[in-house]
Amino acid sequence: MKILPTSLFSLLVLTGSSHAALLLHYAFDEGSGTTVTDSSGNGRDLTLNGGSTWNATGGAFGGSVNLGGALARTGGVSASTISSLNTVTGNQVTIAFWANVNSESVGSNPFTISNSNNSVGTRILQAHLEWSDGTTYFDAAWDVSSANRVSGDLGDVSSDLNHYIFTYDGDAGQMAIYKNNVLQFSNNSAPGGAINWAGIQNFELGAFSFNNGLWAGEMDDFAMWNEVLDEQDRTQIFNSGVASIPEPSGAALLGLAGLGFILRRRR
Ligand SMILES: [Ca+2]
Repeated sequence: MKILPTSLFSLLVLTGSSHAALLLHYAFDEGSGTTVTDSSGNGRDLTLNGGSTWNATGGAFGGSVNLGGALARTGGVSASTISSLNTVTGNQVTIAFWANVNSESVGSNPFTISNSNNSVGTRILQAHLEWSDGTTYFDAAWDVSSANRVSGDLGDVSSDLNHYIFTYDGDAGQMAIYKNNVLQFSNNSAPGGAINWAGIQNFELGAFSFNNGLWAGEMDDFAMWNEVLDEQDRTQIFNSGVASIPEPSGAALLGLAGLGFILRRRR
């Protein structure tokens, strides 16, 4: 039992770092008002714009939101800036959400994160679900290279709420799109490169204000991490929601509880 202190320290370190950093999470359970609360605790609230409405129930988990793309530049959810995102670091990202697109092939953006709202070339993280050719595109670090893209036809995206996960690893040059927890498309030879967190000036859900890439549909449980989530976390999100993933402090406590169980068993 003399090794206990070292083991305990190692366990705390391991469990404390075993989960990615949740940057923001929108559960869309508000049901009224115009504030979209960031459930991650990071204070990155958004504003619900005209043309969008709440669903008090019927989302993937609790309520959801209908992002109305009919009103040019006013639909969707946005923040002119989320300045706190400018301090994020890391060359990886995971973006996950549930969506039911109102109509196929309308060339619109479920999310757009850019370093300007006045040029198509300044996108940092964005997707088309779907573009007018029926293809879904995910672009990351587009301001580094327009070849940082993964794409493909996801089939019918307008008949039901489906779960989507987009991942980018700028160090490994790997990108992926998952639908309902199944890998659909990957790009393992992307140029990669750093995500320009410091340059983020524009954050929109359901819109890309520059090109009126308005997205009409139902969305729920939107979240973003600055790491590529592993299979265990992806499965947890898909089955039980973003809120079900333990934060590092919770994981450490679970680790302590587990250690206690092991020690009892050894006695
Ligand atoms: Ca919800």
